[in-house]
Amino acid sequence: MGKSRLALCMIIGVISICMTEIAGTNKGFSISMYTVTSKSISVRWSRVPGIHSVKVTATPKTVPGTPVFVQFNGATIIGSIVSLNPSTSYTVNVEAIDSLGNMLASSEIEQRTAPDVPSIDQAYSKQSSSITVEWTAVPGATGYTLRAKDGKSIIETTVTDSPGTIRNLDPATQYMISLMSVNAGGRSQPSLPKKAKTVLAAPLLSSSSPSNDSIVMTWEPVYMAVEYTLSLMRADGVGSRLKVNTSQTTMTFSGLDSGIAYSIKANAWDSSHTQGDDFSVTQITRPAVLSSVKLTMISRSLGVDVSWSLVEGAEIYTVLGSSRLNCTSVFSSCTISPLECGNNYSVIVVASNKAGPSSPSEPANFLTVPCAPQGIRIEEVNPGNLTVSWSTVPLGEYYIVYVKRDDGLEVFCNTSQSTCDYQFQCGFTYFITVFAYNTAGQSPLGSVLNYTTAPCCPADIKPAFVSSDTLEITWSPVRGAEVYETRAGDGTSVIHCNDTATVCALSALKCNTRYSVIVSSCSEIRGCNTSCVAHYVMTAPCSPQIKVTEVTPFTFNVSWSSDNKKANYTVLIRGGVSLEAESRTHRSSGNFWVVFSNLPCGSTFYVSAIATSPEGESLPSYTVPLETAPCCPQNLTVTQVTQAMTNVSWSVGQGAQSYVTMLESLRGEAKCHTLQSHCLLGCITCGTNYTVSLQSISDTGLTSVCMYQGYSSSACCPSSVKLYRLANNAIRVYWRAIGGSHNYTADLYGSNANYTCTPSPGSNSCDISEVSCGDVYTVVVSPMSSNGSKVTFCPRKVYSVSCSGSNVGMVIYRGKRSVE
Ligand SMILES: *[C@@H]1O[C@H](CO)[C@@H](O)[C@H](O)[C@H]1NC(C)=O
Ligand SMILES: *[C@@H]1O[C@H](CO)[C@@H](O)[C@H](O)[C@H]1NC(C)=O
Ligand SMILES: *[C@@H]1O[C@H](CO)[C@@H](O)[C@H](O)[C@H]1NC(C)=O
Ligand SMILES: *[C@@H]1O[C@H](CO)[C@@H](O)[C@H](O)[C@H]1NC(C)=O
Ligand SMILES: *[C@@H]1O[C@H](CO)[C@@H](O)[C@H](O)[C@H]1NC(C)=O
Ligand SMILES: *[C@@H]1O[C@H](CO)[C@@H](O)[C@H](O)[C@H]1NC(C)=O
Ligand SMILES: *[C@@H]1O[C@H](CO)[C@@H](O)[C@H](O)[C@H]1NC(C)=O
Ligand SMILES: *[C@@H]1O[C@H](CO)[C@@H](O)[C@H](O)[C@H]1NC(C)=O
Ligand SMILES: *[C@@H]1O[C@H](CO)[C@@H](O)[C@H](O)[C@H]1NC(C)=O
Ligand SMILES: *[C@@H]1O[C@H](CO)[C@@H](O)[C@H](O)[C@H]1NC(C)=O
Ligand SMILES: *[C@@H]1O[C@H](CO)[C@@H](O)[C@H](O)[C@H]1NC(C)=O
Ligand SMILES: CC(=O)N[C@H]1CO[C@H](CO)[C@@H](O)[C@@H]1O
Repeated sequence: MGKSRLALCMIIGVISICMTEIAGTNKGFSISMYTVTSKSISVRWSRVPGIHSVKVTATPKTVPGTPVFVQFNGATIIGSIVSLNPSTSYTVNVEAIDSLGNMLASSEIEQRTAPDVPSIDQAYSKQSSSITVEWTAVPGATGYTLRAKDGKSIIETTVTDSPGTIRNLDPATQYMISLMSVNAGGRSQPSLPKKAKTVLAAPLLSSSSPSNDSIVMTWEPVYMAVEYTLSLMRADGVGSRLKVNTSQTTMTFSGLDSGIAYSIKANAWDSSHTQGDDFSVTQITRPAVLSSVKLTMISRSLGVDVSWSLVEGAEIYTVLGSSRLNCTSVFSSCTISPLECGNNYSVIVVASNKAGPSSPSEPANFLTVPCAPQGIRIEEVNPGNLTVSWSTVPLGEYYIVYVKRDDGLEVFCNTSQSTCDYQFQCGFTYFITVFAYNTAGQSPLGSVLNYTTAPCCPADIKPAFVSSDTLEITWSPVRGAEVYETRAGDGTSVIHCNDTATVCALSALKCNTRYSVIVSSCSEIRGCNTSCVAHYVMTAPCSPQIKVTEVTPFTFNVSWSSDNKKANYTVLIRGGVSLEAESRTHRSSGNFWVVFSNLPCGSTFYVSAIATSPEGESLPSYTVPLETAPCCPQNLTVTQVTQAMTNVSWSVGQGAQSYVTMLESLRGEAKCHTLQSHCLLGCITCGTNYTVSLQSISDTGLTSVCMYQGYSSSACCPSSVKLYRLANNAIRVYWRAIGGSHNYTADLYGSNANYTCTPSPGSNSCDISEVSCGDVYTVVVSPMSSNGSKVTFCPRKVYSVSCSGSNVGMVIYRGKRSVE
């Protein structure tokens, strides 16, 4: 209570104020320390009502001495007491006095004076941010405040002893340095200032190693620097230090060892040859180029092992391959994968450290196997001749095409081209693979192409005619065929037949035509084999068209037209039902007619022809009827019925329907037309030679004229036959002869007796003796024919011969009697 209190002691900015506030004895009057120096103390007080003046007294506490006082007027609130001893404790009493000189209030505090003002011996800069100050110690000082001042700022720092260093200064700057001593009471006045300049700042080095044997240093220009010194040395101490001066702000050290850490120290010099701060960096050079890079194939999927020999100063090794393949390692190998086919990989290895990567190693090449060829195509150039083609692949040196047949046979073709020719056999399925090769080996398996060749052409084709217009073709089954297609063409039309069977019947073929028959085999995949050869088949000749012409009634010419000159023709002539025996066959080769002679009369034949060639037989031609003239009756008999009438009869003539019989003579002719086989002919003249003919006429009008033996009509009957009675019962027969000279016979037929007389030749009467009378006699005088027969039809006359006694009385003509 009522005691002084040390409140706070603080350092603000560059001025340090220690204030002690001491409570006054009177309420409301307070005093506090304002400033202290080595020779003065300033206090501050509060106003009190009625104050007129203030008396401040300082009394040394420890050392006896005279108090010092100073009086101030009442308006003043701060007052100083000077001429005190340094570093001495004083009791400072402040009394407020009114106008009457009465003390209104008082208060006192204790205060020590600051030590004595020190003086700077020297101030110098060793580092760019500090200045070191040296001085002689001042008694009673517990510390010293160093103050550096340039145009802009003041920096203070408190140290306990000399030398002291002021830090945080700007480099290469002129400072006014002053020094104050400090004790618990406060600090002294600043010493006499001394100029000091900070040294240059260190160049802030940036280092890099652009190559395996160089280091490049760069730095910003240092303020006030005129020159720089850099020194370089291996960090491991090997070798010597290299020192260089430059006024530039960059420096390149070359010819260095690779992968080695170097420490570089630099400082700047100002114009007065004062060395600036040092700055050190350590920089490693880039690693050396890697040599002896070796590539070892592990496998295509696992990749390639890349190995190298280690180099100094490398931290990591990076393998860079083409196609963005890479790997890194801190050891002497690593593996790059996955590898692609068909690549010529180029691999470089780079060693890196903090400076950066080394130059790449000599590229090492690594060839992978080619990729599997793609786009395999098969083209059928000629039937059976196939060309396999594919697209070449990069880095493929040559290709091997394996062609495996489905029965296991395998062939291959080795080429550097992109095509291969093969002779494929029909009806097989081939599996084709193409591999590409290079020095790294064989490409992986690509696509397997399969190709099924067209089915084989049927062999053993046997065409055979089953009839003249139907061809049956058989063949043996072949490999690969699913369906057989048979085509028969004659140039204008084509007949098709598709079947799975190995037989085909082509019907309704044209006669005498050359057909090309192609039997091709078909499969679903390849269609029909177009290379099957044609077989030529000639059809049988066409059936001939025949024509029959009559040469003679019993000789006929059978001709025909034909378009096949090489054929043999068989002409068949066949009789009617009853004439089987008359069938005849003629063969003809080359000729287009045959002659049938001596055919029987009165017959109808049927003629047909067949053409025969090695290809076969034609259909028979249409049948043409052939009719011979009717036969002449074999026998013909002419019988005189009366003197003027003959009965002509004849045997039946084969084939005749009607007959015309004709007897002709110079004197005329007699004729009859009849269906019968006889007729009566009148108007016959006796004693005439007739020719006898007969026409045998068939119902179709064919006529045979038949000649017969001539016929002589009988001698003429005499006329005027008369009987005369002669003596002696004799009777004379008298007649008149007509034509020629004949022998006659006279016959008398009576109921009792018959008489005949024959006159002497040339005579025209004869006598009959001893004729019995009383009878009626029929008298006939008949000429005798040369063969001795007598004409029977001469007229008969009846005479009655009466008796006269026993003698012939009278002869009386009684009339004629017709012939029975
Ligand atoms: C570099 O310069 C400094 C100061 O100017 C001098 O002391 C030193 O000998 C020089 N060194 C070389 C190698 O020139
Ligand atoms: C350093 O690199 C250069 C190319 O940049 C090269 O020619 C030389 O061989 C390398 N030196 C060493 C030791 O690797
Ligand atoms: C290195 O390989 C990785 C994949 O393995 C790839 O992503 C990267 O881009 C590659 N780097 C270079 C530089 O090729
Ligand atoms: C791979 O590339 C290297 C460098 O380009 C070359 O020398 C080599 O002949 C190439 N190999 C093949 C197989 O092309
Ligand atoms: C297939 O082609 C080859 C070459 O082109 C040729 O020599 C051969 O005669 C041909 N064979 C056939 C059946 O066409
Ligand atoms: C042949 O190839 C085709 C496709 O190209 C495929 O559908 C068929 O199954 C293959 N045949 C055989 C026997 O491999
Ligand atoms: C027979 O088959 C072939 C192919 O299979 C076809 O082109 C042709 O039209 C067929 N012919 C007939 C008459 O069906
Ligand atoms: C035709 O007949 C002749 C003689 O008989 C014979 O030599 C020839 O082979 C026959 N020709 C035909 C095509 O039958
Ligand atoms: C024809 O006359 C001969 C003898 O004169 C006889 O043998 C034959 O039977 C007669 N023929 C007919 C058909 O009358
Ligand atoms: C008639 O009869 C005599 C004797 O018989 C004979 O010699 C003579 O030739 C006959 N005359 C005729 C014409 O027949
Ligand atoms: C006379 O002739 C006829 C006929 O020839 C005969 O019938 C008759 O008996 C004959 N008379 C006598 C008496 O012979
Ligand atoms: C009248 C006539 O000519 N008569 C003859 C008939 O034929 C015979 C025999 O040939 C002759 O002798 C006839 O003279």
